[in-house]
Amino acid sequence: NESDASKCPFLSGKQNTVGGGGVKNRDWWPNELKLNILRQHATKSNPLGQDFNYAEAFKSVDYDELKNDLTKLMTDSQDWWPADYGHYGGFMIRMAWHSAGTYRVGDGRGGAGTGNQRFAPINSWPDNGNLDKARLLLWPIKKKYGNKISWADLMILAGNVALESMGFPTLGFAGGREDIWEPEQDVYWGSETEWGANEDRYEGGDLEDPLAAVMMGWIYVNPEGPNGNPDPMGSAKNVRETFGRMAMNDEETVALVAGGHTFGKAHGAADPGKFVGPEPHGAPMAEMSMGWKNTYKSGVLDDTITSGIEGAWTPNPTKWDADYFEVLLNYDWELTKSPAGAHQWTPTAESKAKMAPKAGDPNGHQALMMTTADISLKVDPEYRKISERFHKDHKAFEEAFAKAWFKLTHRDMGPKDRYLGPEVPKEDYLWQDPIPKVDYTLSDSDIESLKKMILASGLSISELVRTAWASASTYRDSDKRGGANGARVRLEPQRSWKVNNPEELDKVLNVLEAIQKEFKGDVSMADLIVLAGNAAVEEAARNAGHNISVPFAQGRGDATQEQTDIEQFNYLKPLGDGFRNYVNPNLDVKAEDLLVDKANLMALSIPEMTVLVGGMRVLGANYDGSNHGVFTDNVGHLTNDFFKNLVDMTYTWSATSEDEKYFEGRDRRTGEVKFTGTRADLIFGSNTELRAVCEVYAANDAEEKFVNDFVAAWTKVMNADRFDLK
Ligand code: HEB
Repeated sequence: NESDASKCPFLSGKQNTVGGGGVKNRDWWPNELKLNILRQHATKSNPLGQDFNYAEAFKSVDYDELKNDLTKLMTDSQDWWPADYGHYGGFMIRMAWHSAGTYRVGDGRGGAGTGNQRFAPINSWPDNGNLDKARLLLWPIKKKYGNKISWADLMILAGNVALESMGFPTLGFAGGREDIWEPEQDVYWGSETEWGANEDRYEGGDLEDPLAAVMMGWIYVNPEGPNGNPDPMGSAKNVRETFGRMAMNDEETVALVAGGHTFGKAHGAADPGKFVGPEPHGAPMAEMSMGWKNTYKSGVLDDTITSGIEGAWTPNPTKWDADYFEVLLNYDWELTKSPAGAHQWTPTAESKAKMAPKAGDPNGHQALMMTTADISLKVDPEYRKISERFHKDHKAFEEAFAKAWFKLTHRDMGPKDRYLGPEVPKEDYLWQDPIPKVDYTLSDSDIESLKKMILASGLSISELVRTAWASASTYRDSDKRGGANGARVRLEPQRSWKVNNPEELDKVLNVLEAIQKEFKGDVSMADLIVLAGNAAVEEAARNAGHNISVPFAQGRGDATQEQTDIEQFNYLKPLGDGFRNYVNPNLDVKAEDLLVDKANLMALSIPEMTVLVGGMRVLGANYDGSNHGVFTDNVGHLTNDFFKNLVDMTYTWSATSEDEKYFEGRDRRTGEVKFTGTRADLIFGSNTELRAVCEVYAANDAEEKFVNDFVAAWTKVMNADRFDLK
């Protein structure tokens, strides 16, 4: 009854008392360790369940019918969001480009691989204005094919079909992007709290790493110019820097921008401040996930407001042709303002320029337009050379755009082994980090005799473990690059990274190469390096009284230096590797934050990270051979000593440096220093969640569980890049 109800706190009208409201740990302690990034994408969020296999589902899709349906969609204009010029092509290309365009080389995060454009913040970024409608237009197709095509794949395929339907020959398409079901928590998009702000990322002049956009809520640059200033040379600088962070060189950049802007139009019919409502994530419920409600006249076609810039780049915005460079280079352009008040460029009267049709009226006419970023392709000397070459040689432009588009949309998928579908281009590209296939099979006795040779070689357990780890741990799940396959740890730049202890690495590789020669049969260095690590782990387990065998999946190939893009591989260099107790000394980031970030990039869970650190420490795997965190008297024995000693009240800890980077643990009674450690060690005792996991492994009955869990996590790391097995 009513009076009971009024006493119930859940019905008291204080909305914050339900649904997880109230002040949270992160509010009280803003600096708490962000372990949340190691438990994202929980099976509890995924409606498809654990057994769902997207690759299998994709293989069953009727690909031709799907592409036919997409082609029909392009010209099937819907009343609720009619197509400009009767063709959704430009719109769909922009959606695909913005899906892929969040990728950045620095940490491999962002990109088209997850379908994250469906979720906040990305669905609500100002730069993604009205792309909510593009995805909603695709819904009937998504509905028809269900789980056989992910949103992530569908968005890119729609971009491809859009291009093809307007006459552009793409290189092809690979499926295999699996959707996520919740927003990502691990991606750093910047520190500013307002859309369009950039004061934090330009503190000190250069764009902050690993960001690849000049301001909060944008994919790349401000189309009007740096901070809205219509300065084409300044814009060129921005474009070069941001596209560079997406692994694009000048030629690829010019090809992409010009190729993309051959199609479609910009939308700025009127002042957004007066007519445009809140973004999707902030919009009223009845908008049903849509945002940017536009109350200007019809709100669509020629009344649309998106970027605020108004007009088409070319006279035939639904056709692949050579007009972009034709008009950019042949006309003179003057600075004007759109009806929405945005800076843009219009052909001068003397240029006697052609016109574009009106979006909603094929017989209407509208002046052509360039953004400041487009003008930069004409004004920047390097860009101009490329623009002129492409203007003279349309075929070269077409090929360059096709290659750059394929790279743009597939770069974050990792090795070709992950590509699915009938349209995978045959050619290999350097950016795919190619690895030759091997065709040998090691028998069990081959493997045993190799392990014997390795253990008799005089190399220590620590050296073998460090080397295998150095090889495998470059894997990053964000863009599926790196890993032990290819044995690029033998090559530049990896063999010279400080974290890999180059001198020791050289020595180990020389010994392993001698074993490779001596062995009667074929074995790749990539396999041998991993096998050596496995043999060392088995030996360490035997030392501790456990007879175990570490699973070994052979079949890795050896890449050559020519197959290795040094600049692009340098982006895999870890800022820190807490597993080997390494932190880049030039960085002002806490070791424990770097450890968690690295664990996230390696797709490790909290228990996996914990058991690996505990195991690596007793194996003596610190990059420099230091004793930090080596809480054992028996280095090279795979015991749970790290955990036992970490939580043991026999020891009392104090910082030995003012910046609290190093610590020592003294025997409480004698005052004697027993152990030393870094932040990447002590965090396991100080953080209560990590401590809870450590307690499991420190228990008297946990030694066997520790060994098994360590071996499982180790094996996961060694095989992280083996998409050929999955
Ligand atoms: Fe872009 C659109 C900007 C790049 C493709 N773009 C657009 C716009 C703008 C821009 C502003 C308009 C939007 C609206 O709607 O309003 N972009 C830009 C920039 C850049 C770019 C700044 C850098 C430089 N794009 C790009 C690329 C691509 C593109 C790379 C591809 C490849 N876009 C595009 C398209 C469009 C655009 C297609 C159209 C859309 C429609 O139609 O809707």
